[in-house]
Amino acid sequence: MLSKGLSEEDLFSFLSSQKKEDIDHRYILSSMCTLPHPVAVKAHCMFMETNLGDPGLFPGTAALERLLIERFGTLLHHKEAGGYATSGGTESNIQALRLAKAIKPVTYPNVVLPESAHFSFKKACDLLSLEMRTVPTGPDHRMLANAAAEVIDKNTICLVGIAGTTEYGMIDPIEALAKIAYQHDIFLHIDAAFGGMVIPFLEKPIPFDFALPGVTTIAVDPHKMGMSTIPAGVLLTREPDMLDTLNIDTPYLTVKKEFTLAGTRTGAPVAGALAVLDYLGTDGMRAVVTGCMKNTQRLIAGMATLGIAPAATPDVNVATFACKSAPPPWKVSWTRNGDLRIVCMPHVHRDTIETFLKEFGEMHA
Ligand code: 0PR
Repeated sequence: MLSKGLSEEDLFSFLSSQKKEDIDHRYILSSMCTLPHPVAVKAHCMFMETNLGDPGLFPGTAALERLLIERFGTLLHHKEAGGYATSGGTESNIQALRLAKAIKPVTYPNVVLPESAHFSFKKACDLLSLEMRTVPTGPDHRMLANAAAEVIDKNTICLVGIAGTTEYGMIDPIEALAKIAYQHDIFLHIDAAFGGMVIPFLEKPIPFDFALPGVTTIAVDPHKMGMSTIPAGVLLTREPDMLDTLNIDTPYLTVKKEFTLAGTRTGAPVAGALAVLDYLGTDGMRAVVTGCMKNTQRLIAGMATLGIAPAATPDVNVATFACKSAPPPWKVSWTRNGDLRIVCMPHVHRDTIETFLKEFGEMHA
């Protein structure tokens, strides 16, 4: 630490010089996060000091968390769903596997998931000492449900399906997975960290949620397509009290038990996430998703006229291309297979896509 503190002016001039080094969102085409909605920022600032880790001190904020879970439960066809606000998809996935492991105690537990699963599952399996049984995806980048059925055995504690994959924006055959899970009485976790705020608002929604009887838990991230402030994730459970299986004693807090992973938990992004849902409503969210999907289609069509083929026909707003380079200063990303990947988030406007296409065309002319 500095022995003598800085003046406020010097301090903030230092902070703003650091912030200037960050990439302007205008050029960020690689991110699954976006600029937070203004109502999320306003709500976040109102709840900065709140701590959901000791909810008895913040009953108003705790009620917002319950409301957020109820909103998501209703959106995902199960109003009575249990759950809580996490820090994002990684924590939700870790907690889902922790829950599955607690419910089915076997000596050598394994988890069956697609090769397209987000790397957070590697962290979860490492932390929880779970064997990861990776199932291939087909040419359409969707998990092969039959191959999943083949590797499931008596030690399988959880089957995982992805609704909106990180790299190719695909939805796994969740209906088929739900049938397998239901028949074998296996815990089915759906990672809809990205797709959970997209799929319900598509022109033709694809079944992926609690409407399918085999689905046990779902992860959705308001800090991705929900335009909340970071960190905002949600883990939902079909059984309202399912998470109580993870309870540990917290004798000196205002609540005597806790199932969360984090102890101290900010209520600010919870208020932010709820603010966006209630401000936009389903009509507003549908408009946002429709815009992002149109931009994705425009990008794919524009690249095709430049002779660049799409690497997949995505279900959600992630476009990938068989192509090895992109012009600076655009920040794109690359999949494990080496495909160019662009996520058409709400901050990626139509004119941004047109400018990118023009500069891409000039570079590849
Ligand atoms: N599940 C899926 C399907 C995801 O896509 C992600 C993250 C997670 C889980 C984990 O979520 P958290 O990162 O919130 O814990 N997907 C993005 C990715 O890894 C996250 C991201 C966002 C990365 C913005 C970069 C970035 O600039 O690509």
